[in-house]
Amino acid sequence: MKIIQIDVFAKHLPMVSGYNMSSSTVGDPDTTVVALRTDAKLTGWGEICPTGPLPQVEHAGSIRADLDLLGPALIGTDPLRIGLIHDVMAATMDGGQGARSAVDIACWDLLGKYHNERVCDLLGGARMDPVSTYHVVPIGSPDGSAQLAEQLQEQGHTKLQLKSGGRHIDEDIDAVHAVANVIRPGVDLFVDCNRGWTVGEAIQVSRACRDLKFDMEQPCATYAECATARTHLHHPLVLDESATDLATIARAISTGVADGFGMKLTRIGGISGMRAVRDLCEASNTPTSCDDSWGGDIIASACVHVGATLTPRLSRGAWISAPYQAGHYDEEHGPRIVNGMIAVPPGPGLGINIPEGLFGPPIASFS
Ligand code: 0XW
Ligand code: MG
Repeated sequence: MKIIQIDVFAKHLPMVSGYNMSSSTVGDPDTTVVALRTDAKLTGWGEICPTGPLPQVEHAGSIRADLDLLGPALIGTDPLRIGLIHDVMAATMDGGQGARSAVDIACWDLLGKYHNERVCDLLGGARMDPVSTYHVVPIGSPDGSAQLAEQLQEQGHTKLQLKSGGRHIDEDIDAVHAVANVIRPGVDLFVDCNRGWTVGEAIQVSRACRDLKFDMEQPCATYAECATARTHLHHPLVLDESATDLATIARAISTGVADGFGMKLTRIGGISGMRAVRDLCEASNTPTSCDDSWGGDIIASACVHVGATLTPRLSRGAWISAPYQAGHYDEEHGPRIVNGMIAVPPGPGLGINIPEGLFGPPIASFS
């Protein structure tokens, strides 16, 4: 099989409800979609959608610039030989992890379509279907956060992530107590600060909440700060933004810095990279989620397919942004949360059908 054309699309994803975190409030994210057109008349779809330029290094403009470099280099290559695709991309540019990840996802979509297999089955088969997920409780008042937490548990959610940071830690501490007090038996709570606290603040929050059960996710800005904080915490520490590559992840596990991970496929190399993290976490008995920053049915399906293959007891859930945005690319099979779980799309590859013309004219094409 050969890639004969690559189309790049841009699409704003209108929000239907609010979403914030310590670094920024999310507003109409701008997604980038990659279509790999082949001589077998199959198209592979990939996607990457940062929430904006603050919560991570890459943003829509940098991703599209990276694809301008990668696109021409990939024409004529075989997308089924995913290792070689990564070699070509690595020989083209040193950076561009997000764009490379989107291409990787599109290659896995093609691999599944070619073999008439779902991506999760190419990865060893689903251990869960439907797949567990977690729902975010945005930064808000203690009472409002507790009310939302109760509603979400009524809807069947068994994993909640309370956003925190960006305000005085006394407000965070009050919100954590209020939400923790309504968490039911069997429901997991994560407190995710998205790098918003200093080491001292993280320690103070942990001490003030020492009798409450939750994972503390990415409390501080850097790996080093999280490592320092970890030695004083009363809570398991989950790395997200600082888990930037497999070597760092392995070090965080072997040195006891990370008790778990909040992983984003497009930070780590797409489905190929998340597969490696999955296997490392399984071998080291380390929980991980299987997420991305934001995006539509393409990236959501990729997260759910890999998430389905996680060992259930080590799964922190596969997160998707569907609850916060209007509509699906594939209204029938686009991933959605029902009773706190997400069904794996049934078709080959990512299992979703993208109507031609859905994204309008491409913003770039290579052939
Ligand atoms: C909940 N997420 C996976 C989606 C948002 O991009 C933030 C992120 C996180 O856990 O940091
Ligand atoms: Mg996180």
